[in-house]
Order: sequence, then C-alpha cells, then structure tokens
Amino acid sequence: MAVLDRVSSPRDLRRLSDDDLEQLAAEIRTALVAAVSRTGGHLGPNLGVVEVTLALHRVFDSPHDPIVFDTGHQSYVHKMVTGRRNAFSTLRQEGGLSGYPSRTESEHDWVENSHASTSLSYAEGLAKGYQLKGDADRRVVAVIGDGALTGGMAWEALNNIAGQPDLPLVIVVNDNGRSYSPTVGGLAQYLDSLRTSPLYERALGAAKVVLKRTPVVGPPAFTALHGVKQGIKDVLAPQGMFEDLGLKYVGPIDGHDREAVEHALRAARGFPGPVIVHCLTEKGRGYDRAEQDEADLMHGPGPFDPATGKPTAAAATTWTSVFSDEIVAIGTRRSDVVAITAAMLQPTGLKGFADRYPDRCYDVGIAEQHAMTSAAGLAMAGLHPVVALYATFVNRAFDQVLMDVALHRLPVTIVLDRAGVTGDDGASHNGMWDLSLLQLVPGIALAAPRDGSRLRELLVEAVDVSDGPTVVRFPKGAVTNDVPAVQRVGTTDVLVRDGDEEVLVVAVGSMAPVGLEVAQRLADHGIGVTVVDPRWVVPVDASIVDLARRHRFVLTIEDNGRVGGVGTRIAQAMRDAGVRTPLHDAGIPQEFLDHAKRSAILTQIGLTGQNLARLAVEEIARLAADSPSNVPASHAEPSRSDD
Ligand SMILES: Cc1ncc(C[n+]2csc(CCOP(=O)(O)OP(=O)(O)O)c2C)c(N)n1
Repeated sequence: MAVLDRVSSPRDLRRLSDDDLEQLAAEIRTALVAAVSRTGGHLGPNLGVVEVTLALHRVFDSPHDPIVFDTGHQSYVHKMVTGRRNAFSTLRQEGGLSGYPSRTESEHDWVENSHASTSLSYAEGLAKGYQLKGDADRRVVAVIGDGALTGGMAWEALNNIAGQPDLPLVIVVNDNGRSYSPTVGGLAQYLDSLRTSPLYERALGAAKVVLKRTPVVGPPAFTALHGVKQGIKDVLAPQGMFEDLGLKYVGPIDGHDREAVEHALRAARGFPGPVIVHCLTEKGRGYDRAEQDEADLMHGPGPFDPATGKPTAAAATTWTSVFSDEIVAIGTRRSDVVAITAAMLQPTGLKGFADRYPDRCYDVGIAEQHAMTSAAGLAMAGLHPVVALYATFVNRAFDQVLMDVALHRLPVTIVLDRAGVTGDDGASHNGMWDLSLLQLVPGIALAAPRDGSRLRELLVEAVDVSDGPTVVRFPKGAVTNDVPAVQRVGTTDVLVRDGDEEVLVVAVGSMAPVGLEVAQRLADHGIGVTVVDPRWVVPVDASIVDLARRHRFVLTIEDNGRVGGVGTRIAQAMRDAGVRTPLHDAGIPQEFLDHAKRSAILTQIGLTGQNLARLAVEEIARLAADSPSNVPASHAEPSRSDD
C-alpha cells in the first residue's frame, strides 16, 4: 500500500517512520507531476516544498496552529496531506479543488490568497490576536518564498513583527532563489550570499550533525541551535540583516533534509518570539523537466506530457505574444521607451524586450506599487515607461497610479494582461476590477483592444500620449481573429451597421465577437443593429453618445465588473448630454467567482451572444409595447427559439 494512501490528516504523518516519510515524499512528487500534467497548475513551487511541508505538519498542530502559505500556489502538498489527496484529478476544474488555499475546502486553509506577500501580515495579526486572547499554546507559521519576500507588504509586516520581540511567530523562508525568473534585488543578493558560499556548504554538513544531537525543548534548545547557526551565519553574512532587524534567525537549512527542517522548526516553535527559519529549496525538485527549467515554464504549466514536459495543447498565438512582439518593435523605434515588470518577465511578454534591450528593462520584484512610482520617476527623467502587469495585480498599485503618475500628468503606459475572466485560477485571479478602478483616475486613457491588430495599434497610440497615464488591457489566452471595422467615427470603430438604428451594441475589447453574435441574432429577428468598439473606453468618445441618441436601446458588453464599469461610464456620459435612451450594462456581476473555465463562467454570468440577444429582443419588444406606433409590428413578440 502506498504511504500516501495511509495519510488522511497531518496526525497520520506523525506516526510514520523516517523510511516511510522518504517514500512518501517520492510518492507526493509522482502524484504532483501526474495531477498537474493533466489539469495544469503550479508544479515547480510544489515540488520544491515537499519536505518543508511534511516537516511543518509533523511539528505544528494544524489547524490549531495556523500555517499560512504566502501566495498559496505552493499549497498542493499541504492539500495532499490534509485529506484532499483523492480530489487531485479535479484540480482547478469547475466544482473541484482550487489551485490555491480555500477555506471552503478545509479547516487547514486559513486564508484565500494568490496575491503575494500577505502571509506575514496575516500571521502577525493571528499571533497578536491569540496573544491578546491568552491562547498561549497556539503557534502561527507563515511560509514565504524569497520572491514573495520582495513585496512591500512583507517588509511592512517584518517591521511590525520586529517591534514585538515576544510575539510567538515562525516565519519559514522558502528560498529557492527564484520568483518566476531568478529573484532580483538586494534581499535576493543577501539570501544568495547565504546560499552559494562554499563555506556554507562545508559548515552545513557539520551543523547538521550538531543539529540532530541538539535536544529540542524550548528556548534553551533554540539558543543552542541558534548558537551553532549564528556561528555559521556570521562567517558567511557578517551584516546579519534579519538579526539586525531584531528577528531571531535559524539557517540556512537544507530544505530537502526533512529531519533538519523538523529540528529547526521544533526549536523555533519553542522560542517565545518571532523566528525566521531559512530553508534552501530547489524549485522543481525531483522532476528533471522542472529542475532544468531556466525559462521557468514549469512554474505554472498548462497540461503537458510528463515524459517530455511538452505542452499537450497546440501552441496558439496569444495576446501576450502579440504585445511581446509589438513592444520590441516600439522599443526599436523609440529609445525613450523602457519597460518594467513586477517579477513576471516571461508571463507578461517582456522577455523579448529584455533580451533585446537589457538596459531598458527592469524587473523590480513582486513590487507593483514600487513599479508604478518608479515608472513615475523614469517618466520625470524624460523616458516613457511601460509597466506590464496582470490586470488583477494593478489593484495593488491604485494609489500610485492616482497620485504618483496621474497627478503629475506623467506619460506612463500600463499594460494589463489577463484582463477579464481568467477562470481556472479562481476569484482572485480574475481581472475584473481594472476598468472600474482606473477610470476613477483623472486624465487617464483606457484602451481595450478587440483583436491583435488593435492591440498593436492601441499600444502605439498609448506610448504616443505624452501627458498622463494610458492603459491597454487585454485578456488571457489565444488572440481572436481580427474583426475588421466598416468605419471609424471619432476614436470608435463601427463593426456592424444593419438596418434601422434600433439597438446600439457597445462591445468592449475582447467582447467584440459576442457583440457580433448579438448583431447576427438581432438581424435574424429583423431588428436593426449597430455594433461599435470604442477602442478607447475612457474618456468616452462623443460619437458613442451621438449614436446612443439615435438608437432605441443601448447594450454595453464588457469583461469587467458591472459596478463602475464602462457601461456605467457611458450611461453617465449619456445622462450628462441629455440622452435618455435606455441602456443595459452587461458585465461581470460584483461577486467572487469560483474557479472554472472562462467559457463556462461567461455562460454562467450571461455574457453570451444568445443571452444578450434575447435581452435586447425583449427590451425592443417592451419598448414597442410602451409605444407601439414607433416599432415595426414584427418586433413586438420576442422569439425564444434559440433559448
Ligand atoms: C501581488 C502579486 N504579484 C505577482 C504575482 C505573480 N506570482 C505568482 S507566484 C510568483 C513568484 C513567487 O515567488 P516565490 O515567493 O519565491 O515562490 P516560488 O514560486 O519560488 O516558490 C509571482 C511573481 C502574485 N501572485 N502576486
């Protein structure tokens, strides 16, 4: 019987022998590769934390002792040993296991995350809360990667933790030297100095022997352990950054030596204050395709063949790759264009630009806020920065866009990939807030390209703007076929003009194909329809208001939250101009959407041609009923034949 089959809760782990535990680690790795190769998901990060996770669950009493995984993408092993092993065939599938910790799944999952660098703040609050309530026997653990440790929130939390020397809190730094790409910055260099020194390698062997002999009960054990490690650390890293901050430090420890990790954790558990346990791990450990993965494609691959590591789906031209090519072309023409990524060079498509113009491309770590204000500084210096983020992560930098970029009318272009429903990664990865948030910013211009040609065109237009921020947002995945315009009015493309001016469909960006389907269905019902793509959705183009005035009903369709979205903004512009045409603003309901395929979610929330055409037909029928003389008789009854 596989050892994994004998583990249904962390308690079972504590009964296993060393041999069983070694066997278990191997079985978990096999199960991880098998599951992720079928469903896609986070592989490299999870292969790297197998021993650390086993050690954590043997030393701490989850869920009584909360274990908070930063970002949460490395929580699969934790899920496997907390009773969810048999559900892995449903990973990231509708109704199945989430790719991140999920409170509805298990009492062992304390937070719902995916946005990085929050674990230390959660942990600090939990520990402080238990302290206040007198729950002295509870220990709180945060597990944070060297990548997540580059985020500003982590530093804010460290500052607060360091100011509470009697706060019992264990911070496990899972240091694999990488975010997606190698982690950047001074902290990374500091951690690297601990990791790579040959002195450390030699000292580690000796230290392990001492560690394993150290009795591990309470503060004295910590002191003994710490003394040993202090000696090592001082040789290697005289600056002692963590200790200078006032935090106890244990490490570095070989994160694949489960026994050594356990010893360190037990010592840390017994210490009555905050302790950093620094574990060195290897991303992708145990699966050669992930270990030799310089481009870090195994960080979060789609379905792949485990034998070759190659994706099983045919490669398609993605929105990201169109952006990637165009930004290189722009960079070639414009030496003032510089690019910034927050630790996502490859995923945001900036790798090509970085290869071509290494001096003009900056990876700032998981630091969206800093990225934005640094862009403001670059713009003040006379450059035109392009900050490439996933749409969901721009939420982090709202104040910086508002006060640091826009207030100074600085020319910064923000490129948002993964805008709209992304689906598989669940609630926090959907890019459904950017248009609502960013349209609050005075002087900003927001573009939503409908296809690859428009993405290229709008990107060029965006970097040509010299007074204030511009945004270009587009969805995840394969780029759709180009949708030609029949006419351009103002900045707006007219895609369809069919029959009388009855329904005006304003299709935002990637919703153009849905708009076209609505038009086709309305035409089938003999209803006149105009479909437009505003291209620049903010500010609202005057021609949209003019068109709205001439039509009987306006339907806006956007892949963004309905509250404060483009539809609301157009309705407001219409009201301001005295245009009373009824408007329906179709978009994403203001809810946290469970993970599922994008197409399934769009259907579920009614963002389909069929549903929206029915809505428009019904509206035209209602208007006809209100004033029959204005509408051809053939429109009076809505048809439901295509329900
Ligand atoms: C605020 C934010 N920005 C960007 C990301 C995208 N992201 C997910 S994992 C990751 C790298 C995390 O590195 P690290 O913490 O070292 O964990 P590892 O994957 O190396 O185990 C990044 C940048 C994110 N999750 N949150």
